[in-house]
Amino acid sequence: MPDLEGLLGRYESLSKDILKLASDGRKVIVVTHVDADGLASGSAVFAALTRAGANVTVRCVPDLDPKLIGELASQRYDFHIFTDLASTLLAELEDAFDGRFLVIDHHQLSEQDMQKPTVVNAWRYGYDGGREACSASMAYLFARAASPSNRDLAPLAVVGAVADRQDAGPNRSLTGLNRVSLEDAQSAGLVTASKDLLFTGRETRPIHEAVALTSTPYLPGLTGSKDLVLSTLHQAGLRLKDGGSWRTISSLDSAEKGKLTEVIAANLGATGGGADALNGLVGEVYTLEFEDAFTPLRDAREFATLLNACGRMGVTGTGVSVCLGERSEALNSAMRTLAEYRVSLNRSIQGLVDDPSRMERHGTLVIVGAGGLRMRDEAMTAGEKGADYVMFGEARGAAPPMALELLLERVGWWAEICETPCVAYAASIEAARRLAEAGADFVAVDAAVWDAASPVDAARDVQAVLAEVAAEAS
Ligand SMILES: [Mn+2]
Repeated sequence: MPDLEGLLGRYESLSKDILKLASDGRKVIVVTHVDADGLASGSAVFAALTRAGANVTVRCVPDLDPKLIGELASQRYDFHIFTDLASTLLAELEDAFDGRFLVIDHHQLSEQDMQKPTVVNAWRYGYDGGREACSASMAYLFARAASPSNRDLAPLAVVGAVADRQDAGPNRSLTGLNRVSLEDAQSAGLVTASKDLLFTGRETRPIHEAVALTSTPYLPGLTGSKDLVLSTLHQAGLRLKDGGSWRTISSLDSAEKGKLTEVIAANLGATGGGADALNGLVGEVYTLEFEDAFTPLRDAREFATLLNACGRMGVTGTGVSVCLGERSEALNSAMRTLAEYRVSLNRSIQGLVDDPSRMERHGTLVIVGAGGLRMRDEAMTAGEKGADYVMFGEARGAAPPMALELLLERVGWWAEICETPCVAYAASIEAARRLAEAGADFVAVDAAVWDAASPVDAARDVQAVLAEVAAEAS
């Protein structure tokens, strides 16, 4: 059962202590994750403390590791607040800061760690931190406890929630603690929730682009086919331009939206499997009412995309500024960053597609793999049952993840006795190197690339490391 009262009570007393530090002129640092939920949550805590007159700094990092903890310790802040950083290093934090820290988070922890006085975790209060409580919601409610005037930060919680893909309720709605934040934002008139068409870029993209860019849900035959969508919509007689400029999904009236849906339905019908996609196109849209129309800040999902680009391109300061309400210069810079991010993503994908040595085409071959294997006999069984590959380790499987040493042992053993290719999950680039050396045929990299400050550079690094190992082996 969710225990909202328990969480708010906890924040009530914690925020008093922290505001006292602020009024005493102590130096406080907020350390947060570089992704959109991280930027939104770090900004909410930062704003709450700044407004209370604190001497506060915010820093955005891809991960919390012992090196960073050592560096922070040497900078001698009086108090440290960590948001959206999976806090498995509580012992290290305790050693470094001796109780002068607070972890506000939604990543699942051990029962024991969650009870610690330095931790406020969504799971402890009965919320599913993966679906119902993003870090920005956790941070927003802390800010609200510090002062009711911080209610204007509620839209940040909505942005963080959709950024972390927690719009997992019926019709892509927010639930649980995120709903609490949303209701605050609604009652303050800052956000409206409406049932509407969920195309990507609904405030900023030409209609045909918005349709072609939409991949959740995947629209068979339409996703990725900008020109085809354009000619289809044009033939259907939908008015796509207003004077000289393209219209957006958000500018369509309800009759036009109905028409658009019909045209899409007809085209999905032709390719089959369209009914589900069509249902997935309608859901809760969150509009930030005080933002200008046709900017990426007006729609919460587009706001999230903008922040993610800032995080991934390493301009986290810009992301924080936008969260804190700076517009003209910060917003322009964020929008430029988003454009650059799209270009660099396209270039990396094109690079893969254009270089035949990097990709094998197998026609319509379907590869079946068996993943999440921990025990030797599970792997043997998967191999015997005809899996095309086995995978050791897992990106988001059972907690705690498989230790690297154990993973290395399994991979080495498999490479020696079995023919079936083996994929190993590498949590870092260094792990990728060691797993390749141990005999993994493939490494799977997820967070090591996507959570890096620059995924493009990280992908390049992984490739270089693997080439090195291959050269050494031959
Ligand atoms: Mn998060």
